[in-house]
Amino acid sequence: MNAPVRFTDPALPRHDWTREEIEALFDLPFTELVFQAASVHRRWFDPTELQLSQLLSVKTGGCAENCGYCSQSAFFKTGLKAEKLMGLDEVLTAAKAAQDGGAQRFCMGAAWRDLKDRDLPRVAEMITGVKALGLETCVTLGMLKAEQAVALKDAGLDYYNHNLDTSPEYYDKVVTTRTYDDRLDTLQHVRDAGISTCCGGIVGMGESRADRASFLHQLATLPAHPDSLPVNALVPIAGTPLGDQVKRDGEIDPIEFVRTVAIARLVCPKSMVRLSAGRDDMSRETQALCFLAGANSIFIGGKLLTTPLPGQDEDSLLLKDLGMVPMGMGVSQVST
Ligand code: SAM
Ligand code: DTB
Ligand code: SF4
Repeated sequence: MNAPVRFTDPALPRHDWTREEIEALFDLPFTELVFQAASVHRRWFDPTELQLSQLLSVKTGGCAENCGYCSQSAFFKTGLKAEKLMGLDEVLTAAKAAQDGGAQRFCMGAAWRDLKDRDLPRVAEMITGVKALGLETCVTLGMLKAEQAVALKDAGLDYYNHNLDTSPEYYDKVVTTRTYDDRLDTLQHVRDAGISTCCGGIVGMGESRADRASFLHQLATLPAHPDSLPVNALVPIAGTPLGDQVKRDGEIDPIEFVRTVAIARLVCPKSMVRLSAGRDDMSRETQALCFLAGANSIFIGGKLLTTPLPGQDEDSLLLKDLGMVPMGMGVSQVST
């Protein structure tokens, strides 16, 4: 018997995606895939608009996890100096500068395996202070307990970033000090507290296309699609297992990266798909293809947590040349 034909609107969010369907999207001709993704993108968003976020590492290095890509893991000799949790004034000064530079959301990252109760009041103060400036707030602090998520929400937290990073099948090639289920549990606590989720992963860690499909399948079948979905291209860090492996075996093909962005847009049609780490090494043309394929958010400000980004002048010129504007300032109409 033939497979049943679906007559549902392809722009409507679905939670019943199968891995096979997602693998079949990867097999589409590139132009067909990008056309489908661009069509879905403009059903929910103005395709000339980009959401602009800026990161600050408020606690750098010395992390107790062994994520094989990360400059901040205490397991690897990457030359990064570990630092203490930043003070409130320094954070607020950086947030104000980010806002003046055009950032709409300020994301504070800490190289922690999990949030310790003793650090919660200081992080809560940072969130409340950044929110008071009129910025959206986001933090990424490792694993959370349910009651900690509630406390962060009470402090004014809008988004919590916690990435699945890759497929469940490839996960133990990336990190062994925590499980996939640990990640899913924290995401559940974040949703239960009423905080929006920021959840994505990394492409180009030596994973297969089947892994990329399986990773996107995980995101597409979460109880709620991520509100923000960062797609990072691995920034190879010397001294980390995955950074060294990629330097030996070569980086991911930009066309395959764009395909991954396009499929993220198709399977999570209402998420902000963020072109995240690795943008500094991407050509303007690859970035433009990502925006065509449905990416509608970037990090700005010259630096991610420990690695570089394009500077403000370079990004302003890119947006000008592409005729793109910060989110909320577009002129075209969404067609729904
Ligand atoms: N410690 C917290 C955690 O792991 O959830 C927060 C910080 S961590 C640096 C945030 C995310 O950045 C990781 O989940 C990973 O997806 C991404 N990331 C870290 N290092 C990267 C690299 N070298 N290249 C690309 N993405 C990276
Ligand atoms: C995400 O997915 N990418 C951002 C944010 N969430 C926290 C972090 C990227 C970090 C890249 C490596 C670095 O700068 O250390
Ligand atoms: Fe620690 Fe996060 Fe880096 Fe993993 S990705 S080593 S948890 S800072």
